[in-house]
Amino acid sequence: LDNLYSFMIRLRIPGGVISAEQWIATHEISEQFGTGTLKITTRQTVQLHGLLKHQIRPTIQAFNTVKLDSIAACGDVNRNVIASSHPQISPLHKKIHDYADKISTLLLPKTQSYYEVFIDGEKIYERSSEADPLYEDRYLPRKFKIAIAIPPSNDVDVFTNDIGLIAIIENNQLKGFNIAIGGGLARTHGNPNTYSRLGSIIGFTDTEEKTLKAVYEILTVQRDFGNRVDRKLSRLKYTVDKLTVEGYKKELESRIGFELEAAKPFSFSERSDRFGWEKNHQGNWFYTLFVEHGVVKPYQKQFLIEVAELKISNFIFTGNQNLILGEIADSDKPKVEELLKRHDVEKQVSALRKNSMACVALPTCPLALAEGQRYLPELVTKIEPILQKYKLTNDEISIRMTGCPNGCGRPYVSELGFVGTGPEQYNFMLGGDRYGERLNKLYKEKLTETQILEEVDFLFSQYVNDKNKNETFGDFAFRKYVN
Ligand code: SRM
Ligand code: SF4
Repeated sequence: LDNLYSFMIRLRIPGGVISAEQWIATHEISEQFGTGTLKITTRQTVQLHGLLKHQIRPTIQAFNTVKLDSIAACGDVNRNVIASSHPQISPLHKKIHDYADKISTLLLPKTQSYYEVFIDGEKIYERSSEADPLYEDRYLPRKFKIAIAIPPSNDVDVFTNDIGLIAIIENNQLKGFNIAIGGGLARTHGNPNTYSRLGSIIGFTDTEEKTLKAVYEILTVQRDFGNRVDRKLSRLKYTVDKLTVEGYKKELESRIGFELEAAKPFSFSERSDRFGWEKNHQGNWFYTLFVEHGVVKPYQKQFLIEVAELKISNFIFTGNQNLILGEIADSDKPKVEELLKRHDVEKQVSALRKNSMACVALPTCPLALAEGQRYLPELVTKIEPILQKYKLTNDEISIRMTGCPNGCGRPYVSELGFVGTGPEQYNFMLGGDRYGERLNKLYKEKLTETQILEEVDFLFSQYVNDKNKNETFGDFAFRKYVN
């Protein structure tokens, strides 16, 4: 007998937007194959777990019928391109969002093997005709990630990506993008050569052609100069530090044939999702649903399928693991409101919980050293009374947890970060800012739950007594404890 292998499938959804029909298909596929759980990830897509080997082809084929695929959702290629989710942020949202799709398509591997293997089994091309000028015969040294932020929102944690594009909008016009390179979070316990790094801004491009060219060639520099010997040191961040930021930029400019302009000013003043109802400039409605750590609960799944069946909205995944029902006409809003009531969807949730994020970790992630999404809800429940004690219940403090130092829940850019070191033990990371522009630092190592709660109590008591006017918890903790 063969082993009973089970798999996870992750979709490629640039910008995280799917139609009602695609949601219905995703819902049905998740009921038919795998564990039935839909998990929204930190990169605006969904994962299905527990697919048995014989279910993989039918699953991928079913997704294919609604034009959803899993190409380049994993591997040493450019991954799902993410973009700020909330369409009400700017009238230019759609225009900017479209870049996610364009960049994703531009950087797709050219091989058709996915279709050969999973869709119809027919060999479509001879190998020799699959020339791939970007990945050539060797792909990239490592995975590659791109995010597009639309200020004032940094809901994509733009500086944690290999490439971060920051949309520059002046007088309601898209002027172009600031380009940041070399962001990445993963570390390895006990390997001091590994580190988290925020992207460095190297310049600005004003046209679509120049932006796409620059993005493309940033990948070719990494392809040619990245470390192919040690996978722990092969992400772009290490290549940028090896070549220096200026050195990388010089090499890039020699490939694109023009000089990047000086970066333009911008500022971030939010990173959370905008929960509940909001309207965009065209008068369409958006409802943001809190989905704790992206794990869609059965009552939410039922609510969402009923909304989808009405075919009056699209579905937008956020980089904070939540879901927006989008583009709802004024006249259709009451239908969604009725379903929200019927399924008792709207719950009282503390600000800390709304700003919490956790990775999958146990039981499915093979790299997990400790719990993530199964445990953080419980820890937050234990922190909530402490928040109440110090009257901080409405404070939008961010808390993030991962089961290992790879950083899938981006704990290194949170105000309270917990990184698993072993069963029921976490490194406590402190001093990140509220909008993802400063990494936190190690505050205390290998804490148990009791120790975490004691520390949190101590830190909150200090915060309410000693903070400066309008100082966020993260800035306070940075100033007092980890600077
Ligand atoms: Fe991740 C590997 C889950 C976002 C850094 N990540 C994994 C794997 C596939 C474990 C594995 O290699 O066997 C996890 C699957 C667990 C499971 O059972 O489902 C996994 N990563 C996730 C997700 C689902 C976490 C979540 O709960 O949302 C996120 C999926 C994103 C997506 O849709 O593509 C996820 N992973 C991230 C992020 C955050 C981000 O990209 O914004 C990071 C940190 C940023 C970065 O890349 O630096 C991240 N994942 C990693 C790493 C470390 C990469 C490195 O540079 O060394 C690994 C391990 C690896 O690649 O070897 C990893
Ligand atoms: Fe797994 Fe570690 Fe990523 Fe969590 S951070 S999903 S434990 S690889």
